[in-house]
Amino acid sequence: MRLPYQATLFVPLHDRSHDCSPAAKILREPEDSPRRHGAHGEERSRSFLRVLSAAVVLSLTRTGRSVSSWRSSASTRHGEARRSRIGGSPLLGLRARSALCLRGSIREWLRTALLVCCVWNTAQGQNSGPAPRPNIVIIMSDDMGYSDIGCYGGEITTPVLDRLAAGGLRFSQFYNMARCCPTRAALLTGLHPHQAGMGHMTGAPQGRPEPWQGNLSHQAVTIAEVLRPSGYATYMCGKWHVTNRERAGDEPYNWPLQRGFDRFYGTITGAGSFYDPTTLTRDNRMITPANDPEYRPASFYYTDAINDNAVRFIADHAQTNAAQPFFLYVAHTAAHWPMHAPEEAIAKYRGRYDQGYEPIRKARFERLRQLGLTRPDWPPTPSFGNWDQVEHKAWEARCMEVYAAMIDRMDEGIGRIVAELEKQKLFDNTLILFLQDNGGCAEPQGRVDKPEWHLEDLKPMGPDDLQPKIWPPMQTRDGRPLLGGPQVMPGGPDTYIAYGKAWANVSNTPFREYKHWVHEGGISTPLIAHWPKGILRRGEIEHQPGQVIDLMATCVALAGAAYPAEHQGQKIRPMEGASLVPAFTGGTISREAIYWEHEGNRAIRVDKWKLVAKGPAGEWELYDMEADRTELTDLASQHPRRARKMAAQWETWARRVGALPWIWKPPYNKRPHPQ
Ligand SMILES: [Ca+2]
Repeated sequence: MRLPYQATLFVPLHDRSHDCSPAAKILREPEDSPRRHGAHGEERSRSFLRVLSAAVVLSLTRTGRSVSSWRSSASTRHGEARRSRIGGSPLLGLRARSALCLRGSIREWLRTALLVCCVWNTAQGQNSGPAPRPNIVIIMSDDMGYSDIGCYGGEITTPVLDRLAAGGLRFSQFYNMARCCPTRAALLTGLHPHQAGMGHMTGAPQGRPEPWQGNLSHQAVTIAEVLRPSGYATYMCGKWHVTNRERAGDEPYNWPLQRGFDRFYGTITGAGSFYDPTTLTRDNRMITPANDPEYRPASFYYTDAINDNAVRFIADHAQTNAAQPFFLYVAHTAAHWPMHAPEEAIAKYRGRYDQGYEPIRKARFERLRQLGLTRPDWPPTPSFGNWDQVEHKAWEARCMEVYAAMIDRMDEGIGRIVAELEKQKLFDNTLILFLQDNGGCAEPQGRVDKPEWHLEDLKPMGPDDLQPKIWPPMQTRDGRPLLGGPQVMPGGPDTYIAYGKAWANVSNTPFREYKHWVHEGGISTPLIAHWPKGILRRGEIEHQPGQVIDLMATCVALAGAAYPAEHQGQKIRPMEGASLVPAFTGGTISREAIYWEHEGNRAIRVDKWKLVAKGPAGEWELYDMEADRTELTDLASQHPRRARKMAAQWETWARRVGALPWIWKPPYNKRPHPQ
């Protein structure tokens, strides 16, 4: 059930016109009303009384909900949190439950009153007109697991992200689309990947049907294309990866500046060296680390470059467009292979992983439980990799040291973005979202030495020579080949090595599977939402599921922007996601279901039930995500009707968005059906 009042508390005042909730009616006043302007003390007092009345209405509504939904709470989105708030066991006696419920209601009343008073103070403090719209900064990392960062149970040092989590909201069940390109397409457009032309990856063969064309559809608009006409400045730093014009030397087509961004610094494609990224681009021009007059660090490292240029965009914005809100999309390539990090960053983790996978994995399980992100009764998933049998232990440990350093360095740079927002006094009214594009990556790049990588007679590259390759055989700018295999310690610019499946299994603790698959290990991501003026649920955990597709609807709601039916002469598909704004104040995110399809891996989640299959021929598996989010007990044979119904719902969705008919073998109708 949707609770409309909760969605509106921190929406800018001018954007409440559509809201008919009791609280909004009491709070709403005409723009030219002296009451909105707080001209007289008497009116201010009346306003305060009205707001206090709103608090009472809200709290009574909440109290009513608390009592009426009590019995069903254990099976709702809040079931877990509510059980812990009211003291634990669902088997408590009715009287005890009533007493606890009453105590909870009083606490709810006080909390609601506080929230409403905050809104009143904010409105009065501005003294006139609507509250300013927030800046929006979306930061996304690449190929990281659910429990890598500190505030999601990891041992990797991420004090900046931890601070944002402590001052904001953490989502325990947020989902991406399992892979770089589909996630980016869905994030940018608010559409399912196939609707945005990105059912699979960029680089698709010519002639593929539109859902699989590997190029951002022109029947989709990006967040930048929606927010810019509503008055937002739009900036992007980092990995784009949603166009098929993505080779070194290609001309701009469907690049950030053609899709609504005012300024861009980053790479058009994915992967590549962190010391010499392929398709490094400033605005519409491909550049090299050696010929960019606008960014000349002592030594170039791509993660630093992304953060430094984001800082610069914010500083320039404050200088020239201070009155305008902005949208900034920071898409890191950390911690995608190759494992590249400056030596001083790696040194911090030297020896940290010498005991192998299992102690790290166990510690993460424990911290996740302590943090309240997972339930104690979820059994651990099987581990992958036996440390005793690892032949090259020092090399294997070094892979994870570099991976940790990549994330550590990214966090440090995000700290510079936060510091710049604070310096420009923009921090309090900026929504920062941090998430990851897919789960930990088990791909084996560079883990075996390949003779063809040992290039000879290489020459140094000139400053204007574009790095043509994203993977070996390739060379450094000073003329050395990039090598892999266990005889080469990863980290430096002449190496190209992935951290491997066993560490990816650790990254994805406590879940199963990896990047590509749509079991929880492939699609689960942290989502940190931090916004001092808009999110007062400081340090709380939100257990409602959400998906990257929701970010467009969230941005549209916060910006008060109009999502277009047409853009540049093209009909635009209606956006699909749900706004996350209600969750910022404890409200309900309203949606029918969450869907996935990638390479024939497919899933649908409806409330606590998830139907999921691995591969085009994989059978459907059914899981109860409240009791078993680690997906260890397949209930498809126990609940065949539910499995059939959910499979039919998935098929209807897949045909609507273009995920069926699919391009995989075998065709969909050749797969086994649930019994
Ligand atoms: Ca990725």
